[in-house]
Amino acid sequence: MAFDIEMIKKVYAAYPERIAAARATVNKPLTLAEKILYTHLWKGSASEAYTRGESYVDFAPDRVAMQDATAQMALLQFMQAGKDKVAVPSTTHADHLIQARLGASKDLQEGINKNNEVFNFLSSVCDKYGIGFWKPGAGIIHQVVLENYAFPGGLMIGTDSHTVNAGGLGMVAIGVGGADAVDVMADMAWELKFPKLIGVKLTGKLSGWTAPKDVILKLAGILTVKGGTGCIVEYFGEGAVSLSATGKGTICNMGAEIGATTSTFGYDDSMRRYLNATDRADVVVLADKVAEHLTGDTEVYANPEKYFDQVIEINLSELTPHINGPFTPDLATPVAEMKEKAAANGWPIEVEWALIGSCTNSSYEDLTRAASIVEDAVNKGIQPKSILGINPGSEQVRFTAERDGLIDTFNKFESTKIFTNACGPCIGQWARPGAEKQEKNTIVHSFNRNFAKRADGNPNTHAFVTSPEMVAAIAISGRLDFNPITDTLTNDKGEQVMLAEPTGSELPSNGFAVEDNGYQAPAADGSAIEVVVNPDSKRLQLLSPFAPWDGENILGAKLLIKAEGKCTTDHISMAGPWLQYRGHLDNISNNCLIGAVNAFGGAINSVKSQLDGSVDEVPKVARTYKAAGVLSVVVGDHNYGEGSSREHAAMEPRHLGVCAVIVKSFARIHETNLKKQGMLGLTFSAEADYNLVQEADTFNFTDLAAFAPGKQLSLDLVHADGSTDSIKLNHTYNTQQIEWFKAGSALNLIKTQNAL
Ligand code: MIC
Ligand code: SF4
Repeated sequence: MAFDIEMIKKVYAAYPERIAAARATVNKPLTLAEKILYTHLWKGSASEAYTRGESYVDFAPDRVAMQDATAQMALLQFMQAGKDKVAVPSTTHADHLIQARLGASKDLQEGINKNNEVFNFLSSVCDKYGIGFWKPGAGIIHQVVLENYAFPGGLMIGTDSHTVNAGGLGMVAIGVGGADAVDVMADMAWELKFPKLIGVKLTGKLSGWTAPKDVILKLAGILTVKGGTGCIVEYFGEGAVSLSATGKGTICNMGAEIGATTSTFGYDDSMRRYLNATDRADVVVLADKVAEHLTGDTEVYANPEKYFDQVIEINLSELTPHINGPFTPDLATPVAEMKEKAAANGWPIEVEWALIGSCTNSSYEDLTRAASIVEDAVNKGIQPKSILGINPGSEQVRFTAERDGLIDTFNKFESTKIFTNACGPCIGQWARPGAEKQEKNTIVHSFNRNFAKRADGNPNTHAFVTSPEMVAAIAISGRLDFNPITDTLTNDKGEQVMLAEPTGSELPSNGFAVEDNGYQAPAADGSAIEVVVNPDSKRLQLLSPFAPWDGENILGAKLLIKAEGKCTTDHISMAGPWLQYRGHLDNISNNCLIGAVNAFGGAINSVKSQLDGSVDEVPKVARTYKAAGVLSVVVGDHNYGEGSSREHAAMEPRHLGVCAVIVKSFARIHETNLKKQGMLGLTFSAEADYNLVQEADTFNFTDLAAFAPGKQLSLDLVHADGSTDSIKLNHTYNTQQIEWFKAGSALNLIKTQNAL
């Protein structure tokens, strides 16, 4: 039986009436994304049609998911909201903090020992406030959500950018910062700008070496890392129906890499099969009753150009395997072209590690397909040249894979490492031997992100993203440019042999099994539970409210850093070794912007203080400004804050006295995170004004008192020679968000509202 079935019943019971209301107001055939959004309005049934890409709308998500690295900050904020219990079903998943080093059993125990304080904190907060807790080793948040909580037509938010994975089961699932999760858990509306819609029509059928992953690798190449910003991607067509639910999950998962708000698929048989296999026949019965509402209207899919803002068609029968990277997930190369491209770019060909796992690709089907390649290689007498590392997505997948002999198959390669059911190398939780030497090298993996330093901390590691079956093939050949469709390998008899095409099972023929899934239900009455945070802790710190705006123009602010080029949340607040401080704002602030490239001179983590001309690390200079009572400003390039949902990337600069972040463009989640924390997140009205900003500038905001929706703000950049450039800044703040700025943060506002 499914968790929270009563909630699901209520959602479906409201569907017919709410869809009817939406039809009456929108007055045209509806996409699936619109159906889900219009049935989840905070105010109930629709009474007005919203403008995509413009209207801010209040929604009522059905559930919330959090992972250990972001839950700490989310829950520290929730604890301040003055509530006894969460308002909607919510869960926390311990998956990001366990390091991959020696292999599953040792690493898990080590992870528990090392993070005990944080796990205990999370477990007791969850217990107290009615939140389900998935213990370390239970699995990766998005795989666990897909297996247990996702349901067609639902709306959920999660404090992780890959929450979008649940689109594989036909949800609209959106990654957010912790402060957004607090809104929903505290029984308030959750606001989102009504997204634009991209329709992706999938025709044909996958075969051979091509996998669901290739759909999104290809799409990332077409749309780039920002092409999906502000959009929901809706997949449809016969090709969509032919994919498994977990394959759909993979595609939706990596929608985060094109900046999409989320991605989704209509309810179909693959979802029924998956729900049934994961013990949720009850959800199937309910969903079937409203099945017509859980997919886009026929007219929409017949004439997509009329109903979507953009339409892309991909023919699965013609799609070939891809490898994306290095350093960015949108640099797409068909496997057949890799030889030429790698040579031309000087990418190291030899591959030392090949990793399968992450929330993107760690399903049972993924493991069976990869295992079939390993089995074939073993049968043909081929030894692997790279080390194969595997992180199963959940304990249920791992247990079943072990029962069905898949783990044994992987272990037929002596060097294989089976790591914990956790994020591991995907988030830099990987003690890779020799990484500290910082040698130029290549790894391939089935994860979603491949930003510099992400997996092993080495800036010279060229990480490439591909499907699990291609990862297995590359592990065997040891070469980045290996094309299993055309290339041979030498076996132990000296013969030239080819790898057979992968085969797999969508679902285990004997059903899923698990002994201990790692779930801890919260106390029915948590009022007596005390959450203790040691004031001397290095890892947890209770939050103090940020100061409200004093009502005056901000004058005399200094430039902290003008960041040039790619500045992702990994550049702003690195993960890996810093994950340990995710619950301690002051300590984690020591990683603030240490990965960003200084536009003046190109150095990393080195900026000039305008107080005394000294050059120092970014957080140190920020702290000297703060100590001197001088506010500071961060300037950035395009798609600033791309990547993670971590609100630390907004809270750290806020904590260090940065008042405004001014960029050419923002990634969606980061922009909201800045607003929530009471910062000014602004964009240059003329992109070229970025070039006017000089290192020693003083920033004067001259009309903050007139801060209003849709009205530009004015900024004087006073240069060192006394000259001034007056420029205009755009913003997307609505009235409510301006109130957050005034109150010092959204949380400050909630607290005053709750006190009334
Ligand atoms: C990631 O994949 O970057 C993460 C780690 O899962 C993040 C969340 C985090 O920074 O904790 C995400 O994607 O939101
Ligand atoms: Fe974990 Fe990686 Fe997925 Fe983020 S992308 S949730 S770090 S497995």
